Amino acid sequence: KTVDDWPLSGAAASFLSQSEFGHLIEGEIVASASGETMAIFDPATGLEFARCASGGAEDVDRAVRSARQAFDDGRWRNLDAQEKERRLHRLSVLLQQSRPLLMDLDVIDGGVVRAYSEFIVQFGIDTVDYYAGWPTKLQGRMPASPPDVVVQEVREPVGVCAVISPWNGPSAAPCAIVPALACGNSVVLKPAEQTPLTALVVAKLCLEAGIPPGVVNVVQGRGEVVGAALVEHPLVDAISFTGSGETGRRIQAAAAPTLKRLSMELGGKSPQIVFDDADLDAAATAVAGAAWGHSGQVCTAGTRVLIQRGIHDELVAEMVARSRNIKIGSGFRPDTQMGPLISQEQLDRVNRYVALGKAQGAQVALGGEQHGSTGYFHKPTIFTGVDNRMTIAREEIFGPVMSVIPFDTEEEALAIANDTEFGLAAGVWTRDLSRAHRASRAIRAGTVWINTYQRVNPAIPYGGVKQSGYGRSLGHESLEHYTQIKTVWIKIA
Ligand code: TXE
Repeated sequence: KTVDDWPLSGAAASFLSQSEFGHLIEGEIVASASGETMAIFDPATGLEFARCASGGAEDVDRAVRSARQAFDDGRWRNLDAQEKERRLHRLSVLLQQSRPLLMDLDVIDGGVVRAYSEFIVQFGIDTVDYYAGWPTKLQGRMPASPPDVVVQEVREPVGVCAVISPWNGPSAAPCAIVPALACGNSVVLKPAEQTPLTALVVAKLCLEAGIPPGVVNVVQGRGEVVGAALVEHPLVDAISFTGSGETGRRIQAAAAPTLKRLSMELGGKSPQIVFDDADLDAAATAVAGAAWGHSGQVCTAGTRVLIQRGIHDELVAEMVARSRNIKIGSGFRPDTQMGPLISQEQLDRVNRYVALGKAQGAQVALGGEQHGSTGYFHKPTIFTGVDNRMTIAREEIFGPVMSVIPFDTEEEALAIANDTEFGLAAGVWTRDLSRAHRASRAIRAGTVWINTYQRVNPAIPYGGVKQSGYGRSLGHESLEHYTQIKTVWIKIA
């Protein structure tokens, strides 16, 4: 198979007819100052299909200065709020028109299957729609003040915001800049090096929608070079990061000297607790789905499945039966249910964890090995007999690997659920209303889903606690990250 076999849409074929992709700075596509490039791979075949600029500190500096200038001269910030909304709504329409292109790009560098791509493209559009309505609704306050003064609390944008994205939702990730834009900020977006293309599409659509040049910039390249330079740059005011805890910790330390405001959306090891009074049919479908979605490369993947002993064997058998015939392959095949992992590195990582699980005594009820020898595929894998102290129950694997842990009592289940350094999400399956409330109170996580899982909505805050991060990336909450309060005192007597 070669890239020539791809059934590309016309828009994608034309987009990919360029063999080299650049940065986007001050409204122009530019190469790296050093001329350096990096390969972009198709994860379903391992083939390099294009090259992309690989930036350095000089490129970051240009992009940040462009964003700074755009912010300081007010070309976007000072635009009438209603006009900002009009242009953001236009962006949403342009994204809808670019759906075939975005969906193809999701497959070719992200390894995304069609159903997931439908979801993330739509989620990106919904996010733009939601935040497009905010510019006219941002408000300050007038607090009670002494009689001789008027005090205003004015809500202002923070300035230049860096957005550092992961690779696991290529067409949705660039839309994370929209809350920053809705608040009047300028942005420098650094996409993950594995999936650099959709950021260029979205940034170009921003220009087409009337968001002035310099307000949205994209710098491509390696995290430890481009990401690090952004984090250290004194003219960047805020960073919103989505990725691994390890990189998050590095960013927090590197941002300390310039005291940037940070929002961190990191990994998880989310528990799914299934009680014996649950709707087992619904639980079996959703629990398996939450482990296999995007081959497990989702931060809220429900990877620790806690099952009450009385229903343990039945539920495991049901999940094995439903998962055994999952169709693995390229996202271009319409019947594919599970695509590849993002890279050889990620496949090696999953293989390493699976070997560790076996070595530490967990039993393989399904899968347990990679799939085929072309591309980066791994079979859906269910481990049973897992103890929460095993490495596969403690560390984020980011692959299609589920660890099943039996429990007897509610108290024990909640203790196991909380016995983790992460706190991104949790699922609870029960028909007992009181138990559902007790569980949602007891679990330390940013989101608790009861009798459902992985529902997201741009209007509803999303993020983690503990080592899954801080700050919220959706809903009105994310406006807190992208605005700050200025207090103005006016003497009137
Ligand atoms: O993540 P990184 P990687 C987890 C998941 C996965 C693991 C490793 O467990 O297996 O992380 O993936 C940029 N300064 N998640 O290596 O390094 C990098 O270029 C500034 C969970 O891809 O965190 C990319 O744009 N930036 C997660 C982004 O950070 C740096 C999604 C994420 O890369 C940098 C992805 C640096 N020093 C991975 N180093 C989730 N929460 O959904 C790298 N980057």
